[in-house]
Amino acid sequence: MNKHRPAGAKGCELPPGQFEAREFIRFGLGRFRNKRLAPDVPLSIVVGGDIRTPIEIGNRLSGLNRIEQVSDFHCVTSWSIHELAWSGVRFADFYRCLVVPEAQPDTGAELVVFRGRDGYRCAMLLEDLLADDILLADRLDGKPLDIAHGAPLRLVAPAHYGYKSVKYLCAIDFLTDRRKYRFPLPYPGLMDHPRARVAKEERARFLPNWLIRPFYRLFVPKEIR
Ligand SMILES: Nc1nc2c(c(=O)[nH]1)N[C@H]1C(S)=C(S)[C@@H](COP(=O)(O)O)O[C@H]1N2
Ligand SMILES: [Mo]
Repeated sequence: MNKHRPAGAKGCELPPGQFEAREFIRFGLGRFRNKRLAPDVPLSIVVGGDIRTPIEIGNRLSGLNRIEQVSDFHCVTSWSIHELAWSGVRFADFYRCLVVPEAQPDTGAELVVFRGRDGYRCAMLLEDLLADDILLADRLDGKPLDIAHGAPLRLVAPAHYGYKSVKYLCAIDFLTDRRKYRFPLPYPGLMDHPRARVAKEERARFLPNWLIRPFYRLFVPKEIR
């Protein structure tokens, strides 16, 4: 097994506008955060979008190189957690070893939409997803992911705000036309920055951070403040 710690993941320093939360709670937008989901569904991810052959991937992920990674997690509403111990496979390996040869995405299919069983979805740029610290994770703290944190499989994108790390993955679409993707209703697309890099404080589109920070802070649950 490969112990991996991404550069800049460690430390007590927090990115701009973040504070350290007391614990790692289940979190999400109102419409999704308390959806009841079956806890023990088998892993199944449908790869679709602008590709030649739709494929379904289940336990074949276990054929890829397993990674253990300790990384920090930053929610856009301003809470952070240091040093979560994830385990899973790199998105880049999933893409290069399974998606490219089998699904054969169109050239230019560079927007990747992740869908969760709870109906949530969020997109990232393929270019960002190929970074070493982006995982499809099935374990946290040495145990299989529980239903709070995204069982059976979630994305972990530590350098991007938490809303990009889609839980309960059931489908991944590769798109050439960005207009075919929309952040889930009723939430405005403004809330979804295309890159959402924490270090650059890309919390949302167009809106200035002096406005967003205090507004988002209202949504931080009392128990973690
Ligand atoms: N499927 C799904 N994924 C999701 C969410 C959600 O509500 N549903 N919330 C996002 C948000 S805003 C954050 S901060 C993280 C929270 O992860 P956690 O619930 O494991 O703390 O999950 C992200 N991924
Ligand atoms: Mo979040």
